[in-house]
Amino acid sequence: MTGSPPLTRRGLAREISRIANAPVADVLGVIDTSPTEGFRIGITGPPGAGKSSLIAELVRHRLQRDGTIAVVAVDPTSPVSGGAILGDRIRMAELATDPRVYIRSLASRDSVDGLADNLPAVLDFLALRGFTEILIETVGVGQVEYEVKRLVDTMVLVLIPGAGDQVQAMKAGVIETADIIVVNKSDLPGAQRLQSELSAVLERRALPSGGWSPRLVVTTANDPASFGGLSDAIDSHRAWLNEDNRRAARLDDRRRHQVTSLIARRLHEVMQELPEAALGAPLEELYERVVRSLLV
Ligand SMILES: Nc1nc2c(ncn2[C@@H]2O[C@H](COP(=O)(O)OP(=O)(O)OP(=O)(O)O)[C@@H](O)[C@H]2O)c(=O)[nH]1
Ligand SMILES: [Mg+2]
Repeated sequence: MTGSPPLTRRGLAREISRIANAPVADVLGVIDTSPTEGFRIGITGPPGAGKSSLIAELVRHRLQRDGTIAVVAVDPTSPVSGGAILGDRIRMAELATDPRVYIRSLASRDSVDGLADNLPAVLDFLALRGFTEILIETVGVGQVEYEVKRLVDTMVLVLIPGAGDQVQAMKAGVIETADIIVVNKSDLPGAQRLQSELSAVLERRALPSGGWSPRLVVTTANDPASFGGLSDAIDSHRAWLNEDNRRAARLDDRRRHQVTSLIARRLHEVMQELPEAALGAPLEELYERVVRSLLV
């Protein structure tokens, strides 16, 4: 698929819709290789943390250099809206008309892990289409961060002052998944305190030698330049990943995870299709039948 002619926005939208809703067999037909190009940045955090606003500013900073950027927002409630969720914000709407930017939202309603079913394939597709950076916005609710972490190169966790979720996030170890932690809406009361709390958590943490020390970045929409600090932190993490084959190791892990999740989804499809009468068979027979069905 690499080297195929560029698609129009409408063509991209159509292809993504097709991939997002495809059964496993069709996904395998579309994504024939695992792209190593296309640097992926996950932006996650509680609802309303300012993730979309932050992405708009971040994209502006990153467009100051060469390259093209795709933004995928996984939206937990609304149906696929083709970017309307991000596009309704003025800054995002401006960005959406930039030919170097493509913005898309995906619904996650039916998926078990809170992500869109074929999100890994959609991200691969965008990378194969030549986007040099791919940003993924997800709402952090429990398991989502762990899933996203495996799909991206750099994971950014966005927290805000005064939200109870943060203490939960710290307790749940979600912070462990982040390469960069953002204290966003730092214009609000409590920002300083949140920053100190997070610094303390990060300092207490034992890092494996040669490990990445998560960066803490403070931002506010009132000061668009503050997002330059986030962009720099992403660059530092990217440079770190490129040392010592670290990124290659992550890509291997991503590949393993991708196959595992495709088989899990295929298994789900097979179980749905299994006639009720088959359930009466001895366990071993039933097991073998299901395993055989996976290959069809
Ligand atoms: N005070 C303050 N408000 C902000 C800041 N950034 C964003 N907001 C506001 O916070 C609200 C939510 O912003 P979004 O960017 O939609 O947040 P989000 O995390 O993408 O929200 P969901 O996708 O719904 O989870 C909006 O009303 C923004 O105007 C900030 O730095 N300070
Ligand atoms: Mg949003």
